[in-house]
Amino acid sequence: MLLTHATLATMSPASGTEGYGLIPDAAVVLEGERIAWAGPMADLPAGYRARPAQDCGHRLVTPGLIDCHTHAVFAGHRAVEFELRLKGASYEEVARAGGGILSTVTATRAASEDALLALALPRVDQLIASGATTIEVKSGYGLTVADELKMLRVARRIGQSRPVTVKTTHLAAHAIPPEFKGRSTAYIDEVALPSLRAAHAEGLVDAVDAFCETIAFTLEDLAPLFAEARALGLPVKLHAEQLTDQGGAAFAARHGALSADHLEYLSPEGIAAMAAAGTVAVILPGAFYTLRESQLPPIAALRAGGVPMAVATDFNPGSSPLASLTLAMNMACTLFRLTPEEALLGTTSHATRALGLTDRGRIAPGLRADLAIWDADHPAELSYRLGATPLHTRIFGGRLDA
Ligand code: DI6
Ligand code: FE
Repeated sequence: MLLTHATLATMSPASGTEGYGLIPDAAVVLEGERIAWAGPMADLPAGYRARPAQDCGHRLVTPGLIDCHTHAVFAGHRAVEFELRLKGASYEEVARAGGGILSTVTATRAASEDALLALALPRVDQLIASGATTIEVKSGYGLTVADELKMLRVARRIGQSRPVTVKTTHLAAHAIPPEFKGRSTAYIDEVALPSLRAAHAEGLVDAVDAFCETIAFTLEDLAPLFAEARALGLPVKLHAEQLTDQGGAAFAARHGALSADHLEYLSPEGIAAMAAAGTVAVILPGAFYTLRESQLPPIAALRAGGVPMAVATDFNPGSSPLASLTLAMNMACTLFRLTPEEALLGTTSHATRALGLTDRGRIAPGLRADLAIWDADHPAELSYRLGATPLHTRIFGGRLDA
């Protein structure tokens, strides 16, 4: 396939002048699942010129977007909890009273694999409609060995049912279920570790995540889990410093984590550790917005420290019922003061790093041909629009998805 007359945001600064890597009148050659060539129309090699062309009409073409943090598999919803919070209850109070994550656990345990898949696909379709071509999906609402495996099987089946690439993350250490109340060590030993080993043996896990928080797990609880992940050759990531500073980001960085996510309460020590380890900061403005958080993540310090920032939806029924990556980008700009360029890097090349991928997220020869074609003429438009997604066409692995 040959795309002509594209306004190309390669996100590969080497081929352009800024972070967007903009090429105003560009062509892209796709061969099989890969990008064979990208550059100015005038430089298109003669050998490619005879191919049947798809004229982009100067529309913006970007890498397909990457949502590197979602909890898109779950049953039920938490609209009532939303209402309770608006009447004054805090997220922690709702969680401590047995609501919150645990109410989603009850609903998810009761649902079959087929039922969970049927619930997840429309959510994934909304993410695809906002430009996503790769999404990460976590477990973490099962909290038994069987139910964590069930969630991860559903996540894998999403990737077989839709053209998106799905990266799966084991998150059994998301909450302590009622039957283990006050016994977090026993939960790690009896559920988190065995479910990780079983899921890994079934080929269901691409990474291991956990929730480090006063209402969830301590670093002491998580040390054996991260050690096991690394023994299995799996990368780790961590929900860190979302509600309080637990030193989670520095702990994750010491374990070579791909990312530390949320980070509203991140300390200067955490930033330094992440910078040294190359750990990506995944910022999740949907959760900040939904919980009406007032503590901002330290964006300027992350920027100054050279920590790459990714932006994701955190799509989940409690703290972030947000199914649009472009709206997440808008929130990252308006609430956190990212530039639109940083927001787009955050859903393309930096998001790939948060998933440990090297074959996508930019437009360059050899990379996977996941592209988004937009009814837009400047990449800042993707962050600027509120609630409308100007997606025109998407290309998954070199195939046009009409
Ligand atoms: N932090 C979050 O924002 C999600 N998980 C987590 O550890 C929320 C999950 C939920 O409330 O259902
Ligand atoms: Fe999350």
